[in-house]
Amino acid sequence: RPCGALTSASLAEHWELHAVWSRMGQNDSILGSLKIAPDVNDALLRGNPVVALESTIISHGMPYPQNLQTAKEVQAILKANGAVPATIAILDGVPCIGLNNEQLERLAKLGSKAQKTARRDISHVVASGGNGATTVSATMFFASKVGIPVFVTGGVGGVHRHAETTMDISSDLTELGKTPMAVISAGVKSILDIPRTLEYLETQGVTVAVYQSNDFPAFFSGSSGCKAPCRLDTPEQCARLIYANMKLGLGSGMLIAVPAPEEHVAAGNAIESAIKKALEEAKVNNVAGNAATPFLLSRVNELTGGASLLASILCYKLFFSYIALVKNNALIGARIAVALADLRR
Ligand code: PSU
Ligand code: MN
Repeated sequence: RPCGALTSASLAEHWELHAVWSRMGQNDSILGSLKIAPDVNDALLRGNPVVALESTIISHGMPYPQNLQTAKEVQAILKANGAVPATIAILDGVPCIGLNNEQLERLAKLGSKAQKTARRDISHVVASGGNGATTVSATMFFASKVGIPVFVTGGVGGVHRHAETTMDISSDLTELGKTPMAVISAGVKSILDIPRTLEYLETQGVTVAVYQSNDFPAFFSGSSGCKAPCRLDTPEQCARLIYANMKLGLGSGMLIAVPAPEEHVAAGNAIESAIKKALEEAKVNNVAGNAATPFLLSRVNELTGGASLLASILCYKLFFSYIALVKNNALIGARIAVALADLRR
């Protein structure tokens, strides 16, 4: 049952974001530039749990039709656990907050023909009427503008290895520094420099918490060898952290890392050598900039697949593990969003 249009005033009232919103100079004009799906709009107005989802994982993260199937399954997990999913993408130049099945299918079929859209790319994709799959940074930007405080993904970008010479540091990290939102991920992939990523997050003032572990996870492998800056054991504890951030008007983000379920750790350890090889290839072939992450991810997939039967089983397992991790994050993200909505009532 629709209950009127979202305005910044109604948002601020429902979400007690006065301090944050006024600091950001929030006004209604951005809402006029976005398309908010009816179910997302209603949930936001009623103070019901909403979880944002990125779309680069759909366009560039997996092939069709697995990407569409996974996107639908992740949405179904969120719904089954009491949260309204809001997948974010730019279609024909219009930023969409929440995609219906038709829009989701369109994006999944576009695949890498959709532009990978980080914060820096938003204006261009909108101005040119293009189709943009939003990365973590762009998704955070849009989600925060409509007052969605929880965002679920697979892995966030980070400081690349050898960043001391390339300066390749994902804008996901600076976005986390200036956007009050909790990003639930499986940590950071080991194609990246994890210790430097954590240092950079500290510099940016990002709260980094690990769910039910003392170690910061490296995506498939449960531990990166780095200690968790703080540990949270229940969805309620996570919700209280987010609530405190909002009440204080800190304006900075939170990264909640969820370690991979035990059964997926073995597959993770097996990809380390593929990662090293892919990194060398990227260097030899001068792959840099925003092409680096997609190149490394697809080469790791290829290198762990390919010739031998054993390897292709491993590749299949990896792919399966990847999807399983994203789903696991969705389950925990939904519980956190529900606990947060309860806290605010
Ligand atoms: N890490 C993954 N899978 C991904 C990405 C990162 O394990 O699909 C995507 C996310 O959308 C992330 C983006 O926001 O890549 C980071 O790209 P870059 O390194 O160019 O900032
Ligand atoms: Mn980069």
